[in-house]
Amino acid sequence: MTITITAFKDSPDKGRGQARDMRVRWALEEVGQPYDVRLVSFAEMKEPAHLSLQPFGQIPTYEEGEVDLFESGAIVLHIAERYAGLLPKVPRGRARAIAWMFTALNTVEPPILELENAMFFERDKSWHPQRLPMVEDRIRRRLMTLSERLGDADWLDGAFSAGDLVMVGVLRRLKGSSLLAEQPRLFAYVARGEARPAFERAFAAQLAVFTGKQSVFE
Ligand code: GTB
Repeated sequence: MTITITAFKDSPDKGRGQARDMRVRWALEEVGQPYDVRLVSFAEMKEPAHLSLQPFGQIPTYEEGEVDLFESGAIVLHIAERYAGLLPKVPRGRARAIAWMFTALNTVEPPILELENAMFFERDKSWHPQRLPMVEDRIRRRLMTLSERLGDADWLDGAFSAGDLVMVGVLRRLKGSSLLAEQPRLFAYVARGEARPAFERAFAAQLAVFTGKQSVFE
């Protein structure tokens, strides 16, 4: 069955692998499933054909036979459940890997999104200088706890899992900020994820979309 995902035709991140199709590509590479990519423009994302797949007019989406999905976390979970390689077989390990996926999306990513909103949309507000350190501190607290929990382990709960894939994907959003570098264990954790051959293949594939093109935002 052919798997088709959607990604930005003109990614504003210029191929740095920050758009959420990267998590889906990485998961598919980890489980060894080939996939097609339908590139969509910002205008196409808001048209009925795409809205029927993604109600909010966003990427990524996932189609495979009768299954069509949106939300990168749900897509990664579907891939991990359908194909071997991203979830432990034992019930406890499996449940905990899924818990780490939710932790990444529900506990770690929200303050990081707040920071992105503060930097992109609130810089001209009079209260921005007061708000920014508060937002950064919220991230710092999350990262400290996560770093303590990871300790000297390579991955969060035993072998590499979908939980690590989503967590590394979330932490990569901090790549341009000193907040990640402040936590050497997490910095190394992200580097370990990025060194996986499946990550490298996924990154190269999304970069190839951008290569030779100029971003629409440039
Ligand atoms: N919760 C959804 C999911 O996880 O799938 C969120 C999906 C989402 O935010 N999609 C974004 C999108 O389609 C792309 S990934 N935006 C277009 C729109 O809303 O109209 C977010 C993203 C975009 C750009 C960068 N960047 O340039 O660095 C990074 C992340």
